[in-house]
Amino acid sequence: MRIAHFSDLHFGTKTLGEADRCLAAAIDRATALGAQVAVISGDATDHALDLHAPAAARLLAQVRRLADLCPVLMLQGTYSHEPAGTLAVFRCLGGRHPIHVADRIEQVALTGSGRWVASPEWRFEALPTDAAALFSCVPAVNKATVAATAGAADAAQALGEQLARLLAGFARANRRARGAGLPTIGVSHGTVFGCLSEHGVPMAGFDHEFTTSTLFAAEAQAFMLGHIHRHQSWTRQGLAGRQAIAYAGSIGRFHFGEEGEKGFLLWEVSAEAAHFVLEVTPARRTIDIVFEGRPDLEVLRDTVARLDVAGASVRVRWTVAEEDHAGVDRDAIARMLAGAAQTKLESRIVPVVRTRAAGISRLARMEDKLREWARVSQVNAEPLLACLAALTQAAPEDIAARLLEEGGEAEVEGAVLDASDRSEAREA
Ligand SMILES: [Mn+2]
Repeated sequence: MRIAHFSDLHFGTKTLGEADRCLAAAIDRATALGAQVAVISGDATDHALDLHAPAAARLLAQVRRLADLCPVLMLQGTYSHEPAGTLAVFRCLGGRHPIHVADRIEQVALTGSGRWVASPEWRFEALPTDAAALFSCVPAVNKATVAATAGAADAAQALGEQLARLLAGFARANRRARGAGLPTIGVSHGTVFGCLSEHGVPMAGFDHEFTTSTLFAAEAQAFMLGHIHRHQSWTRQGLAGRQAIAYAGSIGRFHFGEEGEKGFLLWEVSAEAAHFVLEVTPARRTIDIVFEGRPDLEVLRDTVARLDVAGASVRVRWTVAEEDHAGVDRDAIARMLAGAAQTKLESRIVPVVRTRAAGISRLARMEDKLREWARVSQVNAEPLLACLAALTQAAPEDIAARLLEEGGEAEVEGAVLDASDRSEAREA
């Protein structure tokens, strides 16, 4: 059975262009390759969508195209992206083939005549007689529900344990289906312990849903996953034949810094084996240019020429001290990136760090406070004390006149310097 596996479509207000272009290309390709079934393994939307949002209309139109091609299985993804109830509308969408929405733990059989039949309980005790393939569905787990039942402290561990039991519980029905020559497929949305995020970070926390062992224990030939936006896979040759687990990855590149190709998976699943190929989508190119300090426009010009930013999404990031923030010429940077499809300028400002002078508030006289501050900050107090004396005793006009007379700014500067500029203060 040839199954097109799409995931993490993330249709939303800001992501619409990328999501729609990539999914459209993916459906064209799946059509050309003769997909017999389509699986969408969660996060069809990026956030709650109003019915009048253009993203809602485009997503419905694309899924309808899929349903005209072949039977479609849609799985509930992360609740913050795809609020509970989002997928209900797809049950009414229609098409030449039926759409099944899996928003509860269940098994679903695809019949020889292309209909979806869901198990009355969480699994089939007896397979439908005309079943042609068996799908075991585990939608995203609402961790709050687990916490409410198991207690917040034990929720993370309870989640993994319960899912492991659940997945093992699918094995019997999958064995029976395999015995009848049917392809068996698991579909879920969550994190596999030790997988790599789209930013190349290993996911090795304690609150991850699965391990590869617990997924393989379901004894499905193919396990189609969503949630992690980077395509990756695991295979195992065992008693259940050649088993494969794979994240399709997101359909497009929705964030800067995402590594690897984007696309969908075209699976070939039989009773004995599962294989897939990543079919690449025309996801946008993203380029990150990072400066430690104020952006050097010469360096930026060279980089832009070298990286070919035309048509790409470019992010320029820099880190500057608070006092240098105003000196960054954002317009000049934007002009250099005029050929890019999208630009994002991100400035990170390092706040001025001040040393705390303990007990300073208990000193009654301003001179003593200043002396104490100067001691803690390792600053020569004398010029500052002179300034303070001038401020308290002289008229503003006289101070200004004297400064102009001296023709120097040193004392004025000394008075506003902070601990990070000690050396200059000492000179002052
Ligand atoms: Mn996602």
